[in-house]
Amino acid sequence: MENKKFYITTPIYYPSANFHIGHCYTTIVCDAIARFKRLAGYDVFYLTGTDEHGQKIQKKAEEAGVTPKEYVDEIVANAKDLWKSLGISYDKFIRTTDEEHVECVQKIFKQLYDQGDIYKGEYKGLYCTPCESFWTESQLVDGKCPDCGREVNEVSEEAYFLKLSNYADRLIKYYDEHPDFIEPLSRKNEMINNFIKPGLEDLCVSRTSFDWGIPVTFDDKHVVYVWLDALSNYISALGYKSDDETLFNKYWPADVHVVGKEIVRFHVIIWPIMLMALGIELPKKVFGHGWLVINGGKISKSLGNYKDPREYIESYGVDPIRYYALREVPFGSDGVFSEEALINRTNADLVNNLGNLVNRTISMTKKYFEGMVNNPRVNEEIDNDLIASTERLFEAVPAKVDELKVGEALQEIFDVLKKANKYIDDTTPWILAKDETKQDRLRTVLYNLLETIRICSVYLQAFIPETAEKIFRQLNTDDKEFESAKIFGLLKDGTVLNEPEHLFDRIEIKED
Ligand code: ME8
Repeated sequence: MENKKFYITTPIYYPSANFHIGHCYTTIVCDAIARFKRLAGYDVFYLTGTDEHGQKIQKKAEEAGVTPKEYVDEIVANAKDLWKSLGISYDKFIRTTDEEHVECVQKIFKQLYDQGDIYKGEYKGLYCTPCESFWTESQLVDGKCPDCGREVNEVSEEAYFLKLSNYADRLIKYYDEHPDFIEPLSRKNEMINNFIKPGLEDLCVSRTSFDWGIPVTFDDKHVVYVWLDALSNYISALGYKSDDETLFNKYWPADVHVVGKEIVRFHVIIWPIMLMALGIELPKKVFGHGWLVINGGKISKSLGNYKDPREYIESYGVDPIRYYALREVPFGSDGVFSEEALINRTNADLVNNLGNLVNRTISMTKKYFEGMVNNPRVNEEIDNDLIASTERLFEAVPAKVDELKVGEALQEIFDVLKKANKYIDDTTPWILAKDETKQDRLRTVLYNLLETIRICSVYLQAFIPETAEKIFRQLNTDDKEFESAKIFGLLKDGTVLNEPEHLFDRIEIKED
């Protein structure tokens, strides 16, 4: 097989408190895409990590009476533990305090300075500390930060600047020539109209008023602006400018940076300009997804309107959480998170549709044929629709994943599962079982059901891996490779199914 690579990243998260379900959302979606591409034969690199520098962290650490490094170490350990419990299959977890990252950022800064893209000046302006963002007066909304609505402070200090203005024309040309670079499209127009057209001001890229950051090597009272530091993670993680650039040469440019909508502008303005200045290819795509909101407000650490995601995992199990995150909200739009919706989704799709189908089919095969699989091919017209729909997934599911429409990919699969449930109702195996002359027809019906379940489970490995594994165990098959989903009929005659294993419990909504 041709060696196809796929490099996908999440944003690196601020470790200012425990992570919430909004962070899990992005990380689960990227995980499903990464798993899917691996399944489809790609050599995948999935990167996530933590963005550990900046004034905000320094302040939090001071409040907690510990050093910034001690402060972040504890949170990072916790985050890794959370990702493990959600089955996140990252290939690397980068921390911006990693030595290799620090060195890489210092080299980038020096190169940009040496070639004149960074220069020294004086910064006077407005700064939002929680967002680590500089704003101009005209960008404020009611005098407050347009992203989080909080107070901004006037700051004035000697600083280094990145010449964004030099690159505005090249950037717009790049957007025009690469229509897939920013998705969804609405975010592109927003960038051009709100940020680029009014004129790109040079960006302040160093600070002197605090020291929890990467020192500028040639002027060490300055630390590198946290966004320049953070964005570099996507290449420092691959060893860019290190002694060993093998990973960088293999995986760069990124196939997709998945980011929340409020940080698209950093990824489609500052980041491409840094890369242009460094003479490196730009990422193929920046995808700005929406937020999970509760009662109209973004779920956020600082608003404190969230539960620890582990509580949800304990209450509902990991795959219902994964499934909900992937299925409920079209990727790109905002979506309301509610436990009620999670419960309804679980009951309707995982319990009624998938769980029921698997349980009925395995139990009937156990009951009627002691679990022995056999396909005498006594086919009827009604079988063709189910078989064709199952085979069609081989084109439909990868196409949806390539468009990052993971919810629609799942919908395709669950439509087939629904069809299989209906096929049971239509073929009435319990009636066939009573008729001695219909035993081969009964075997064929059960075979078609088992094979539909197997093929759907091949895809489900990317989305709800624990459940897919449980199903394969029951089917007692090793045919779980992607290519095996192309051919209806691989489940071998003579296979003896294992005992039915309960997949999901119906969740009752508790009345208060
Ligand atoms: O922005 N729903 O970090 P961050 C969906 N360190 N997504 C959400 C969300 C919600 N309720 N809340 C947060 C940063 N997110 C920087 C990134 S990348 C070089 C540096 C998403 O921890 C948010 O949209 O504040 C963002 O994409 C990500 O979590 C990290 O947010």
